[in-house]
Amino acid sequence: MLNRLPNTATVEEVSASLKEHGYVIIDELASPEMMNKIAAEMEPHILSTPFGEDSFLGAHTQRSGAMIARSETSRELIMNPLVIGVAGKHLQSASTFQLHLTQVITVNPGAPAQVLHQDQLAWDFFPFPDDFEVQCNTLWAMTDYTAENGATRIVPGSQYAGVKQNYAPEAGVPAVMKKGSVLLYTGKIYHGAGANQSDGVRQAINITYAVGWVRQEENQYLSTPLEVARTLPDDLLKLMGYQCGCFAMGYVRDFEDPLAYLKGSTERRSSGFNALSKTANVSSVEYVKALG
Ligand SMILES: O=C(O)CCC(=O)C(=O)O
Ligand SMILES: [Fe+2]
Repeated sequence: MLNRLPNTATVEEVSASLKEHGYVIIDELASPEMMNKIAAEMEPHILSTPFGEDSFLGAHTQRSGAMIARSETSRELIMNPLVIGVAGKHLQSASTFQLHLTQVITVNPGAPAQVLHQDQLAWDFFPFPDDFEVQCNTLWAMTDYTAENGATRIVPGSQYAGVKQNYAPEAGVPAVMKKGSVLLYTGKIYHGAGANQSDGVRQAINITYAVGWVRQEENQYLSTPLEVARTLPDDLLKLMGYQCGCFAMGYVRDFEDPLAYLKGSTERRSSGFNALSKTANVSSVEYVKALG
């Protein structure tokens, strides 16, 4: 039995559970209608998405990204208050956190199981310390998740196993859950898509968040055209990376603030652009002082 909480759980409860287990399922956090809406908005893009190019990405699996540009409804899911609250707590050792990637993962019938892995391997297998959380991830079930249709598999207790462990496929336990439920998991827990032995697709919305000073897996600046970005709310833009990821990380030209720059102003980096940040708006003097 995997670790799970009801959709009435608080940010504190979910955060404590994620910290303890390295993953937690929240049952039916989003409505099936919302999942259907996102599915409909993404459908034309999913239909034209190629299959993966290697066994990790999956020869029967499609990954359709750029969700902010392609699906208006996904923007609400990305900003889900419970998830944003948990991501903020989980990544609190950094000054800011940011969106890392958005994609619908369609596991088609006949897909074999994906290798069990840690998502933080994306940063060149850097061995992040056990007590440093670089990433907070979600997989929202866009279809029901069953053991037969390729529900993501979790290796309970694997979060401190370190990099490049080879778990046997049987070590993975399927995260069976209903459409609209979400699997939250850290960058450290070993997991992978299950084999799809059913005759229907298994679809999930993978939205991940990372500390503000790493490179994002999905390039948010190029995935959302600037004319679309200029219509988005500031909180979402800051999450996409239109704010400094910490002192001086991501400024434009003469230390201008990226959000102000996007909107045609030349405001400086240090002027109030960090709703999701604890320290990115401190002045350089304060920042250097904080370094001791
Ligand atoms: O599709 C899934 O169930 C998991 C996919 C995954 O873990 C990944 O692509 O990193
Ligand atoms: Fe993964």
